[in-house]
Amino acid sequence: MASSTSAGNRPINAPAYVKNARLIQWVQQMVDLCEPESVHWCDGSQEEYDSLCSQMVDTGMLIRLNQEKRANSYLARSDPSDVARVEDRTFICSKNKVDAGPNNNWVDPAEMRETMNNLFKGCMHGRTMYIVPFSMGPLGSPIAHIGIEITDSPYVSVSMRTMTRMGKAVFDVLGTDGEFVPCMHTVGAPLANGEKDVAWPCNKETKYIVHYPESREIWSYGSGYGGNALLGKKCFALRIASAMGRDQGWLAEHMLILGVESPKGEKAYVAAAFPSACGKTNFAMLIPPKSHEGWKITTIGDDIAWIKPGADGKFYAINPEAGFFGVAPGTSEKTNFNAMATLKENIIFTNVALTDDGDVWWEGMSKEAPAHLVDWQGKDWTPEIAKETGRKAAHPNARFTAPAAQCPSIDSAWEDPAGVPISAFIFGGRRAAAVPLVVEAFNWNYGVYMAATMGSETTAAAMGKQGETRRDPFAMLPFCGYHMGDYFNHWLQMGHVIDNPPKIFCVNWFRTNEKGEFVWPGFGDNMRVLEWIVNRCKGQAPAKQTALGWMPSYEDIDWTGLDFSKEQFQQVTSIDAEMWKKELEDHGELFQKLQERLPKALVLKRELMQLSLWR
Ligand code: SAT
Ligand code: MN
Repeated sequence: MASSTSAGNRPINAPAYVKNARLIQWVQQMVDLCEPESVHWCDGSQEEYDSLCSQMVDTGMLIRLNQEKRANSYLARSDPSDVARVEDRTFICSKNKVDAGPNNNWVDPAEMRETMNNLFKGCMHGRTMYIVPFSMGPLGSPIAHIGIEITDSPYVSVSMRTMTRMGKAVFDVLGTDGEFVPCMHTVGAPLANGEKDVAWPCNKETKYIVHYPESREIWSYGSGYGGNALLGKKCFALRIASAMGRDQGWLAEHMLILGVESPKGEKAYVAAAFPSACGKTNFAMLIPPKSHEGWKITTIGDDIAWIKPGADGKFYAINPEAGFFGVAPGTSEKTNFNAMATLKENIIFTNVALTDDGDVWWEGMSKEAPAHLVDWQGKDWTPEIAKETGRKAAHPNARFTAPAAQCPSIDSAWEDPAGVPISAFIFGGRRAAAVPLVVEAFNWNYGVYMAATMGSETTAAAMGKQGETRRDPFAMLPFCGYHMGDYFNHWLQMGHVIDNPPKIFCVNWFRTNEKGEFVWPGFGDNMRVLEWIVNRCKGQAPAKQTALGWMPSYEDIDWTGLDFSKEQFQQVTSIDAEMWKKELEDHGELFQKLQERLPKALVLKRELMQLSLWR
């Protein structure tokens, strides 16, 4: 069809209800550039979802799971070169290099546009181009924003239906001249005439995840996986939205949002930032231990929060997403009962193992592995093979894509267009030592300092070395779309635009003993820390002053039903002055890198910390 047309004005087949002139013009340009075989405008219907999934089953991209065990669910296996975010291939192309900051890779936008134009020329040969309209946040909410993703991946199209509000209704909101963020995506694997497709097309050699923060555009080339390809998530809702928030006076954060209801029926919402694969999803869906009957945790979101100041002097937060893209390994009925219940139907699994009866399995799902599996690369797997070779059945960054509405703990206000009021911000990392179980900042600026200097051991969520401590300010290092120093400054400012800013806390569930074992039980028992936190917000919990901030004494935590000794508490809360001298040196190194835009208030805080620790 399209191949018989010469370049320029290939048919775009826009439905009559698409009336946005800028959109139509952009799609025309992209069709002419990418030269797809055909164009499909997604309407977001169930029929469309089912039909795209069936097509992918036919081409081998998806495996249909056993309907009885996992209704309407599928398994995808990615190319081994395409299993996680590619941070070293991610670019923020602001006009001036300094605006991207040392926290981002930068290329001159004019140069990058040329590179992209060359790469995208003819990149969709032999493929269908999907036009995917989506809203981040409840459709039509004043806090929501619209994006249009153009992609040649049907896997991305169906995943976007789960992860965002995707479909025809978006065009009504968009009208003739509404604003949208153009999100351009290709797997970068054009097909020659008659060439048979592979199960997971991608470009093994070349990948680019490109953002133009000033014109609010995204161009992604060569990967079909997760945050590289589902462009509403990290690219839009964090990197582009963080730049929008800086300009417009709001916050786009790598945070879960949860509700805490006390036995008295008092409800508070907290937002918590942790780096990728540090248990955000588990924390967002926490089930209180038996000792805490009457307490209830509800989920608003597990990954991203958009937070705006309200007229009443409080921060209001929404979850811009509509689904969970969660880490599968380690998820079980014990560690996250609510997630397991969410995963019963309508799920796309990626890179987990397949059982002989057509269901899924991953490390940590059950104590004992099934006797035989097909692993994430399609190879036979048995516990014996694993013992011999160390091969995992599921990739450590294997994921599930699940509709949030299916989560048993979903909060009744999760789609409230006004958002929910935030009482506390919690920042956490994965740290074997130094950082205590919980500490409350003395004030807003101190809290910003703590969040700005937080570190975490790297995980499989990003390509590269694992287990090394890196500074990950606000858990935003890979996601902040501008200079991190400006970002700190924006946070300092935001604490003063509202009357009563939330309290700021730091937590660390991951301290280990001499044997390398976690001391803190974590999971449901994190409720004990959360209880102290929300009571602090109400001014109802005691604390002692330390060099780092306010901390609970052993007696200040409710230990009912948990065997956790004073010695163990000491192990997770001690402050080692020598270690903290080293920490402060590391903070100094980070500050050095950000120097040109680092707020003076943070330099001062570091000096105060030094004084109190050296004393
Ligand atoms: O960026 S992803 O969406 O692939 C997952 C993550 O790193 O949190
Ligand atoms: Mn994340």
